[in-house]
Formats: sequence, C-alpha cells, structure tokens
Amino acid sequence: MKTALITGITGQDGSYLAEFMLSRGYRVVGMVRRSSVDRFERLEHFQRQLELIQGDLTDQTSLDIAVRDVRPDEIYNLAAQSFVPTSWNQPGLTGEVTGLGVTRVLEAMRKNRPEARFYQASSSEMFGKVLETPQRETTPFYPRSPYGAAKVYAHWITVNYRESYDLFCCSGILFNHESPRRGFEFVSRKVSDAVARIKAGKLDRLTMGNLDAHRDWGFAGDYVKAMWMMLQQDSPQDYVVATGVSHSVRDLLSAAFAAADLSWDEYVVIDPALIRPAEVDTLVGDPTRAQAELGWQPRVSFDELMERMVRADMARHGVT
Ligand code: NAP
Ligand code: F7E
Repeated sequence: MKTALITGITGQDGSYLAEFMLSRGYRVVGMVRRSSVDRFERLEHFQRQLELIQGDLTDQTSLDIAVRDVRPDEIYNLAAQSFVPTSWNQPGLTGEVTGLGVTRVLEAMRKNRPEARFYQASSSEMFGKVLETPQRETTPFYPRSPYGAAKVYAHWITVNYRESYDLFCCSGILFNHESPRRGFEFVSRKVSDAVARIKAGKLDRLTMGNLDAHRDWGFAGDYVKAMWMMLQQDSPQDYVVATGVSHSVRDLLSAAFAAADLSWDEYVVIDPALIRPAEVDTLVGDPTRAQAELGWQPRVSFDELMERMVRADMARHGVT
C-alpha cells in the first residue's frame, strides 16, 4: 500500500484529493495546522479513513517530523494562503506560507525522504498580466498580487529542487477550479451561496467587484485527478490544467442566477471596495500537454458546475 502525505487537506482540493487517493487504495495522511477549534467540515464524511497529523508550513521542525515519521511515497503540497485579496493585507504571511513554505516542505523531503514524489500546487495567477494567450507551460510569468508573486517563487524553487537534487518534483499550473466545497470568499461560491440565500428570503442584494474579469473555471474534482496523474509519469514535468474556455464574472452571475430562475441584474450592486489594487483581467489555459501526456480531460462544463454549486447551496439553505 502506497502512502500519500497531503498538506492543506482541510481545504477544497485537499478534501477531493484525499477521497480520490483513498479510492486508489492509498494510505492517506493529512497535515493540519493547530487550531483552537476543529475545522474538518470538508473531511467529516470520510475522516475515519484518514490519519491526521499536526504541522505548519511556517515551521521546519514540524515538516521534518511529518516526512520522517509518515515516510510518504507521494507528497502533495496544497497548503497555502490562497485568497488573492488577503495577500495585499498580509503580504508577509503570504510570502512565508505560499512561497517559503514550499522550500520548507522540499527541504523536509530532501533530508528525510528523497525517494518520494512531490506535487506543488502552482497557479494560473502566476501568468497575471498575461504575455501570451492561451497560457501554456512555456508562457512567461507576470504576477499581479503578492499571492501570485509567492506562487512564482514556489514554482521556481520546485523546478530548482528537481534540477539541483534530481528529486521527482512536479508543478501543476492549475487554473481556477470550484465546487460546492469552495471557500465562501471566492467568487463562484460567494455567488452560489447568495443565490440560495436570495431564494430562501435571507438576502436581497449582492455586492460584487469587477464583473469584466475573465477566468477559465473548471471543477475541482476533475483537477485533483491531474495532480495524481502527474506523479505517476516516468519523469517529472510541469503541466497546465485548464478547460481552455474562459468566461466573465458577468457570465458566472448569469449562469448561477439562471440555475435558480432569477435575473442577476435585479440583485447585484458594485462595491468599489471589492475592486483589487491590480487585477488579472483574462485567463485561459492551454491544457494540450496534460491531455496528450497524462490523458487528462475535464468532465464538468461551466454551466453544469455553477448549477451544481447553486443546487448544493439551495439544499443547505433548505430551498428547492
Ligand atoms: P484552500 O481551500 O484555501 O485550502 C488551503 C489549505 O491550506 C487549507 O487546508 C489551510 O488550512 C491550509 N493552510 C493554510 N496555511 C497553512 C499553514 N501555514 N500551514 C499548513 N497549512 C496551511 O485552497 P484550495 O482551493 O484547496 O487550493 C489548494 C492549493 O492549490 C493552494 O495552494 C492554492 O493556492 C492552489 N491553487 C488553487 C486553485 C483553485 O482555483 N482552487 C488554483 C490554482 C492553485 P486551514 O483549513 O487550517 O485554513
Ligand atoms: O476571483 C472577480 C475578481 O477570488 C475571481 C484562487 O483559488 O484562483 C483563485 O483566485 C475573479 C477576480 O479567484 C468579486 O476580481 C468580482 O477577477 O474567485 P476569485 P482568483 O482571484 O482568480 C487562482 C487560480 C488561485 O490560485 C487562487 O488561489 O472574480 N470578482 N467580484 C470577485 N472575486 C471575489 N472573490 N469576490 C467578489 O465579490
């Protein structure tokens, strides 16, 4: 039985990846940071099948102990401060966790378990003010936030450990991916939850930021499979994971409200405070390498994704 160590297991992707790894027969160990409350909502329905250990990406000793004791065959580094607006208010913390934290995990692996395979959660935010469309593995980076800058550092340190120490390290450059388990501050979930609350009579107005931004949105459940596929290859590589289709935030509003037979323009107001200091205007990925080399394909369309999210939130709020 192979062992997978997942950092960030309590997050959206961590929960889907853990379920997927269990379905492949892995022993799954998740690293969680110490908190005064348990925050395992996304894991509750299968938590008994997991081993959870404490650790933090800001603390080298905890990572050394985790890798030494767990002896993983595969390490999936999903932990990060992942919300872009927070990265302007907490740029130091974002750099520590999302950037330097990756070096700490790589060091823990190099010293304690060099034969393991390593996955780094790189991001389309690294392309930022895009220098090529669609964005592929060779597109130069131009990050537009402290988060994006931290991810660029994390990406290159992963490449560097592969080249310096001959470690099996891969980066998945994943474009936005969503699900009913998405955090409430991200735009897709903010909207699906608002639609459900409007239907339930608990909300009459939704404040939004830039409706003109475009993103390449896919389903998180499809994307975690690509992470695993990368670590099953003969040699380590970096891969773009995306649908190849871009939609505006306005399209997202339209799809989500339509799923509940509502018109978004009757409820949405713009709040200038939600406009970012620097925006990533348009992202669209080219997943050709992932499709050709991994055999990966996205299965859930944009409209289906938004409909699933709205339905799940309506069920949560007790409306049909
Ligand atoms: P998420 O829901 O925000 O989850 C982040 C995880 O990181 C949580 O489990 C969080 O733990 C953990 N974490 C935060 N700070 C930590 C620290 N100092 N030490 C240990 N753990 C820490 O993010 P996600 O959407 O699942 O994304 C997973 C990864 O993919 C992230 O690295 C993200 O930046 C990257 N990514 C995401 C997308 C996307 O569209 N979702 C696209 C590209 C890349 P708590 O539960 O304790 O907060
Ligand atoms: O914003 C616009 C906002 O916060 C998407 C993270 O997982 O994906 C995510 O980063 C777009 C932006 O995601 C609101 O300005 C308008 O253009 O859902 P988001 P993100 O910033 O693209 C990447 C790939 C990651 O790696 C990140 O970790 O939507 N937008 N109005 C809004 N966004 C939010 N959050 N809230 C609004 O009211």
